[in-house]
Amino acid sequence: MVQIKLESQILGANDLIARRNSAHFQENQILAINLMSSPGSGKTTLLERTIDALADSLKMAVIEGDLYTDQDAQRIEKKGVKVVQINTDGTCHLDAGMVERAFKEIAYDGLQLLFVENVGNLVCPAEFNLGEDLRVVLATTTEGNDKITKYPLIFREAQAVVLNKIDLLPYTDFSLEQFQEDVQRINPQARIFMISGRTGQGIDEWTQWLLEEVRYKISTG
Ligand SMILES: Nc1nc2c(ncn2[C@@H]2O[C@H](COP(=O)(O)OP(=O)(O)O)[C@@H](O)[C@H]2O)c(=O)[nH]1
Ligand SMILES: [Mg+2]
Repeated sequence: MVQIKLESQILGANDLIARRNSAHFQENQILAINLMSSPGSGKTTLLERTIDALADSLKMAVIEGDLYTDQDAQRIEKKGVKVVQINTDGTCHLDAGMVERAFKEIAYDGLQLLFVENVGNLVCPAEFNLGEDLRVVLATTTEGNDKITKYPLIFREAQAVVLNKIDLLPYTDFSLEQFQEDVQRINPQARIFMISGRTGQGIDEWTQWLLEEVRYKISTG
């Protein structure tokens, strides 16, 4: 009982900061995306591909959430994009306060697209609003079909679900039909992308959607 009270207080405080982040993104016409998945699904790889594809069209920045290391931030930095590392020191998700502090380190003048790579986890990140515009969740062909129904919250609240590693489809028992059916049942509004961060398949459609969302944000800002 005490624990439940404590949790609701923490979430209440988080939501206040998330609202502040959201207002800040709105004022500056920045589209903020919270990128979530289990560890190793290809979040950083997708960011690398996205930066390669959109570097000439958009000004982007990345906030990297990790338990202890800055390995992902180093990968993004190599792409020439501003990146800020948050180490959660063992905490299994980012919260709005962490993002607010990290965002202060970014020169947001002219920034159009901010990615937040959340800690690899399909449970905790879903509970914490960061003030983002869009939530994107990655699933992979190697994780099995059951993850959508086992972790419904994170998939229910996403605006887009990206199925990665489709290059490995022939080596798995993953069913694309089952995947589409499960996502549509849990979240009928979600956009579905099927991609390979390895071969680049499907990346065009994904980046086209990002461009449309950035334009939409600017037109409604
Ligand atoms: N075969 C294959 N491997 C991939 C793909 N995307 C990422 N990987 C590999 O999966 C591993 C984890 O990728 P990473 O981007 O670090 O995942 P993250 O932990 O979600 O950020 C790395 O070895 C990547 O090279 C893909 O589409 N196909
Ligand atoms: Mg990563």
